[in-house]
Amino acid sequence: MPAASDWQARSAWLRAELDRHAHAYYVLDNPSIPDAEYDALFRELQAIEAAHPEIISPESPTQRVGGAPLPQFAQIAHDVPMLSINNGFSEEDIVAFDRRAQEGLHSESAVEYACELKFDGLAINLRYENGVLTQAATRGDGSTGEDVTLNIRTVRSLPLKLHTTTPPALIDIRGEVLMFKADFARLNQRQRDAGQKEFANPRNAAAGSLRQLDSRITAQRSLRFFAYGIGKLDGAAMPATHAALLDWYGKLGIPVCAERTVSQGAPGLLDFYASIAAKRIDLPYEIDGVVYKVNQFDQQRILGFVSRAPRFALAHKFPAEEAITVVQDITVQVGRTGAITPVARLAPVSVGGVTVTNATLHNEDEVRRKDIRVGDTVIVRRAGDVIPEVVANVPERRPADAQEFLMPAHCPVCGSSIVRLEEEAIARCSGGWIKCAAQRKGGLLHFVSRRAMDIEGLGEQLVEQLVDRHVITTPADFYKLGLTALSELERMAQKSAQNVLDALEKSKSTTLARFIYALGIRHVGESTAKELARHFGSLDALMEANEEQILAVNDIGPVVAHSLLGFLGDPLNRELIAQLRAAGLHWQESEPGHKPQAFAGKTFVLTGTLPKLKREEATEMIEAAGGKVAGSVSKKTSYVVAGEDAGSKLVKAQELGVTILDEAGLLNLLESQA
Ligand code: 5U1
Repeated sequence: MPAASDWQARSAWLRAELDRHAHAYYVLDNPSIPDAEYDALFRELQAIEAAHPEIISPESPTQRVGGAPLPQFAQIAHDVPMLSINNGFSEEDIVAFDRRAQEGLHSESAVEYACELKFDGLAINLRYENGVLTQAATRGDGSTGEDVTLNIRTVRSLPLKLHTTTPPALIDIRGEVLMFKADFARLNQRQRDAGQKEFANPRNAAAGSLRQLDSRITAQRSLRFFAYGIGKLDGAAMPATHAALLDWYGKLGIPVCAERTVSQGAPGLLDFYASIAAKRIDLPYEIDGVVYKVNQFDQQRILGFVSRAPRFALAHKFPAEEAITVVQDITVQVGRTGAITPVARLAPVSVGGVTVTNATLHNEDEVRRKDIRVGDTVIVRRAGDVIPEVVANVPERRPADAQEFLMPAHCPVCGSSIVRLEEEAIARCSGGWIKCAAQRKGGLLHFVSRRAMDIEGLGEQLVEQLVDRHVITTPADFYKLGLTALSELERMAQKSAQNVLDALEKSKSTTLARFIYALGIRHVGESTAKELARHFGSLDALMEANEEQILAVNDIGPVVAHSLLGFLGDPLNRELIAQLRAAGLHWQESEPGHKPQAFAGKTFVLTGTLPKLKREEATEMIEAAGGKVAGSVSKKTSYVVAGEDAGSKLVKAQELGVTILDEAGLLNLLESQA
């Protein structure tokens, strides 16, 4: 490491270090130094460059912060046109695409394809000359795009200089600019906090951020890039296949997505589609399908193009997840904590293959902010198994008699008044769960839910009937149920009734954390319940704790402490807890603050489907032994537990040399360490 006094050598070293760390952070997803250290190196380089401005060059990491606003974007003609891609939606479309490719190539054997993701972002062309990023342009109409070089320079995952000593004289790298889901959520939170309009989806947010005349704004938005194509190339040999091109990009420091493969024929394509569809919801970015390309470039050339799209490529799109429909009514729903949620009742519409008739509007302020009225035409979105939501109205289709939503003064279920505390976004029914059947049903459903007492067979319809027939008022009543009472319910055969009783019996042996969570105390989610169980070790210790002792628990602040003390101080709740214990609910208690040691300090990542254990069960076992379960693999991961259809996490574990276990291996490890 050069000494600080040798500022020339030191600045060159700092630039290389900063580039290396940014690549580790943004591209490899494996940070190599803490943020504070990165910032210190950055500031040191800024200081040297301020003292010696003659050394500032465009590829310095300090030159990513954006510059003065442009009056307008310059137009850039693409040397090689940026084409579009044909879409397929059904299995037949894919089989037909493969057949056309095989016939076009006069091939006897199955065609080899590179399979990748169809990112929901914006296509872009990046030009590197002699290894240095010199220009970035949007796709535009395919022939001419807009010059967004200043904005693209702020994208930290993109190298300003390629990672090679022998760069091509010129290369046009093509790919997609996008915004990750988490960055999108953070951006919209910031927009809300600043009273500004939110973006409807990550794609709009990415587009709005990239097409900013003021690149200082782009610099504050987290944009990402994945490469998937090439335009002009001078001064280097073209790889033989698309897969090899992407591998080469990876070596040059250009981000390429790990979710890609090479497969043969239509069956291989459909397998890839199915595997990506299954993990789509867990991906950190949005995709709207997958893309298949004939892998060999010489075969791509033979197949050529039809109008503006290549014959060698096809986007296999997922069913649309947004649709347009009409709001027929806005009613309210009462949750287990009394929260009143406005719900749009919609003219039935198919969104991503599922018919949607209701969509949440979250709360009163949200209805006002989005200005949704009865009669409006709206865009509805469904993301995976999340409740559908109304994204926005279509102003030009608003009828003259569209009706504004008014929050009712009384609970539609129990008639108690609806109140909204000044500091809260949510209005609540003041009836409490004794008076309000909706709150009672919600609380009971929470109690039996999978992550709480996990009582299989006690679903919404059963709980509804049990509450409506006054068979059940509190969770303790579940354990008084007999075969006769259950068999009398609608759609309940004797066998199913017995299954429910067996599930109730099984649920009596539980964990303290699950029990605390099942009580449905406001602000006490699963992880808080785990912290409380670990900290206090026994329910009695928790029930006797005062505010100071509760505030000493990891991650618990005054709001949670207040809610917990309020709940535990209520004689009705103490009576409920006593009844549940008398019914036989039990768990292993431990010393306060006891942390089981077997897996202490060890981080596990679960991937794929395990043969016997559900994901939550495996997580619970690992956590009960003091281990942590993380969502992504890094060098710090101790073990990856892989089941069937394990995907990129398994590949990454292999690359990083992380120990890989199957289910039996995990159980053996637990046993050997117990
Ligand atoms: N992954 C990927 N997305 N995408 C979009 N590859 C890809 N290729 C495209 C487009 C429009 O077009 C080329 C096939 C020309």
